[in-house]
Amino acid sequence: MPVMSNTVLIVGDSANSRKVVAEILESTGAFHKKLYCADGRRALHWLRDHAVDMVCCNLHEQNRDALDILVDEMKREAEWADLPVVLFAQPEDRGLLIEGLETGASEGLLLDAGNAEISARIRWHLKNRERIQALHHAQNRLARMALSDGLTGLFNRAYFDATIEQETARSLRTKKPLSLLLIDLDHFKKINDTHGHQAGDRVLEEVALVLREQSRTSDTVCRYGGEEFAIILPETPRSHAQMVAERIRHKISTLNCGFAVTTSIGINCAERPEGLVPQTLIAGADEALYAAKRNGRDRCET
Ligand code: GH3
Ligand code: MG
Ligand code: MG
Ligand code: MG
Repeated sequence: MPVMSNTVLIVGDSANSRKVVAEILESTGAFHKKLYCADGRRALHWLRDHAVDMVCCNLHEQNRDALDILVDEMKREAEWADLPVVLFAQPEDRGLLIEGLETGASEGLLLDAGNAEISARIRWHLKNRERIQALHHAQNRLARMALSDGLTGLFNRAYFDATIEQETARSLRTKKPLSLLLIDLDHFKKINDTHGHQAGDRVLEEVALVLREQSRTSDTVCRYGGEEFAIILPETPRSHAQMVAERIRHKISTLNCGFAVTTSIGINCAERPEGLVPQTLIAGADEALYAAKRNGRDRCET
């Protein structure tokens, strides 16, 4: 279950107007933490830096511009679209509440509505937020699952395909080099045959760890196929890609699996990416990989 911070941001243009709202919210017992600010502009700043579950604004004619900022601007930002905004006003400013609701506020409450009603409504919005957060959480988990490999936790082939397209386009735009490593375990069939498929799986997991450790956060490490891996290295010249590949080859050859494991690595780099398409980058790395196999395995080729 995603955590709620149980924090409310109270917006009011005077200490008293904030206090009135704070006291009402106190009676709901719904919040652990209250933050305060004077206007919509400052509220947006607070929201950028703090986890907040609800915004409560005490409105009147003199600070009605808070409406435009809080409701209008906030709702345009995807990350705040689900954040409940509750407006409070004196009975004579009821029109502002209606205006606010029309603009996209979640709730409009008269300050004299009574604690029982206010509390019930506030709690409803918090529950609703919790439900929406849980949905987002589940959705993100599914999206991650669809793009990752079940055994190693690395990105899968589908993610590789999308990322290589994206990085190729970026490299064309920025004119920065783009490197690709294709990594294939040597005689892996024999490892399976000799030590069993489960031992083979453990090797794949160990190799995945090495690849993760040896790459940067800007690199994309994928399980390309059964015992093949790929690393996309943006803004990386050939010499650096060669260094990374050699480090990986060496680390894998010194893994302690109870038996020897080696890899062959094909390196390709688009140093000047004019006219680059993913297919040529991949084909080049594939050719280099075959050369590494041909030339005796446990080696890197460019
Ligand atoms: P080479 O050095 O030429 O690459 O030889 P190789 O034996 O590694 O190549 P080959 O493509 O003939 O065999 C790959 C083997 O990898 C065959 C397949 O059973 C095994 N393999 C593929 N996916 C998995 C997996 O998820 N787990 C395990 N344990 N083995 C796998
Ligand atoms: Mg093969
Ligand atoms: Mg192999
Ligand atoms: Mg293979």
